[in-house]
This record gives sequence, structure tokens and C-alpha cells, in this order.
Amino acid sequence: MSRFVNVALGQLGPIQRTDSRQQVVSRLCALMREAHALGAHLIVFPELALTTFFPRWYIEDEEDINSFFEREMPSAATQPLFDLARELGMGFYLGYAELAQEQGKAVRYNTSIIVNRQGEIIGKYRKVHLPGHAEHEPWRRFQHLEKRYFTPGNHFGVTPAFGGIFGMAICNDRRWAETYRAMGLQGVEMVLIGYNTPVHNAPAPQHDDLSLFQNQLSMQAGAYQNGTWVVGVAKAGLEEGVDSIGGSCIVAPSGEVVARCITKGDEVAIARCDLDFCAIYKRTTFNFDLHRRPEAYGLLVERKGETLAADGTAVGVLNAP
Ligand code: CDT
Repeated sequence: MSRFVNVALGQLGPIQRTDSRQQVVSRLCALMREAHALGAHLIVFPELALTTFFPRWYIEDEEDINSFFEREMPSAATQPLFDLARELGMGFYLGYAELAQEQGKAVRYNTSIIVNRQGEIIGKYRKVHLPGHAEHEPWRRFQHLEKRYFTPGNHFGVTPAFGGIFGMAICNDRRWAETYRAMGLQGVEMVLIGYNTPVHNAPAPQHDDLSLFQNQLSMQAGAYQNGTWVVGVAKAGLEEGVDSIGGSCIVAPSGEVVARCITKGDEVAIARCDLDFCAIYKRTTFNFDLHRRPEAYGLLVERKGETLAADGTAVGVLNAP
């Protein structure tokens, strides 16, 4: 028996600072309609998909900063996307800047959600690996101030969705082996990832020519080494003078790319993904119970739901398998 999910890449071209939420949401709705016409059950949109990638600017005014954030989801501006999802029977992943209230204090996160085919939010994730810097660095051509504007999330969970086990990550998370492994240990079958990746990396400009290669390399390795589908979606192109990579793609548990966008604009590409294709990898080469050696990997190790110190004494309990 197979469990197929038809997954669409909902790649976005640039969003300029003056573009309104309504304009962006109507672009997202157009992509969703196109994906639906192609038979998609789920469309994946980029990181911070509702606005321009504002961490490229050093902004001091708190109200200016907050103008890029959502206080509620759905909001009046994003409700049409949820309504369309329900009407078409399509799920979606959406990245956005979240302004949360915690113990009476405002906290800012780089967030994504999974919405089911009834238009309901069934999972929320807050970006764990925040790249860049926290202080203004005028020597750069443009800033990457995620460490200034966001508080990091602290958990990679999984969610039952679309007949399988789904996980989320955001942009820089995709470069870290731990991202996939944390969810792989929970049996993840499809990891959804939105990203904004400038071609130019100021601290290491010698890597600029490798940016597309390293994007795909990270997701192919994560997929194969954990026996999971990986879906990565860009906000691409020349946004406020900064060029960002495209290269949105769907990677099978074999590590093979099965669908890919070829422009740097708004574009849909689709693949029919069999979630049961994960099992052969999870049962053989990457059978964690049989072959992993966590006791050799560091000071703290996990085994059968327990966290053990290096000497083998239990020090805590992880998510039970
Ligand atoms: N958005 C995001 O996480 N972008 C980073 C750029 C790294 S350069 C500071 C990425 O890893 O793609």
C-alpha cells in the first residue's frame, strides 16, 4: 500500500518593502490555485513569505520593526489564504515573522505553520538556528540581523499530517545535520523548509559561487541520512537590491531531487511523493535502533527514550519512540 501526497513548491520571487500584505497574499493564492489545478494536496511557501526579508536592514524604530510581524494568524490580511485552502481542500506551509505575547512581554520569532486541508493550523515551529549577527555591521553590503530581531525556538517536533509524519524547519536550519536527525529520531517522513538565502555571504564571499550547490547538498544529505522526504522552497531573485538564490526542490528519501523550480520568480513545481518510500531506508541502511552508536557520539547520548550520561547513568527522558 502506498501513501501518496502531491506536494507543490510554491516558490516566490522578490517582495519589495512597499508591497502590501494583501498583494503578497493574492500572489500566494494564485500559486495555490495553480498547484491545485496540477493536483497538489499541499503547497509549501518560503520563510518570511509575507514581507520582504527585513533582517537585511538595521532598523531602530520598534514600530517599524513590528510592521513586519504578525500579531495573530490568521489575520484579516491572511484569512483569504486559509479560506482558499478550505475551499480547494489544500494544505499549506507558511513562514512569517511572529510577534507573540509571553508573560505580558512581546517576543519575536521566525515562525512557520502547517495548515491542513480544512484550513486549520495543525503545527507551529519557531526557527532554532538563527544565522547572522545582532549588532549593526556597516562594513557589510547588507545586514543579516536575525540574531537581533528574533528569539530562537528550542524544539524540533513532528506532527501527524496528510497521512504521515511531518516536520518543519526554516532556512539556516537546513544546513545542520541535527535538524533532520532530531526529527528523524521521531520518525519524520516529510520535512518542510522555507528559505531566503542571499547569493552573497559577507563573512565568506569566496562561497558565493557555491550557494546553490550547498543549498541542495544540505537537503539531499538530510533526506537520505534520515530516510525522509525534504521539501525546500525559496524566496528568490532581486529583492531590494539583494540577489537571493532559487533552487526550490523536492528531495526523495533516496537523496534524489524529483522536482525543482527553474526560475527566480513566482513558480509552482509539483511531485507525487509516496510516504511509504521512507520505510526501506528506515528499515535498512538507516535503521537507527540497529546501527546507530549514540554512546560514541558525545557526552550525552540517547537510547530507547532515555538520555544517558557518558558513563551510562540516566539523566533525563527524551521523546519516547
Ligand atoms: N534566512 C536564512 O537563514 N538565511 C541564511 C543565510 C546565511 S548567511 C548569514 C541561510 O543559511 O541560507
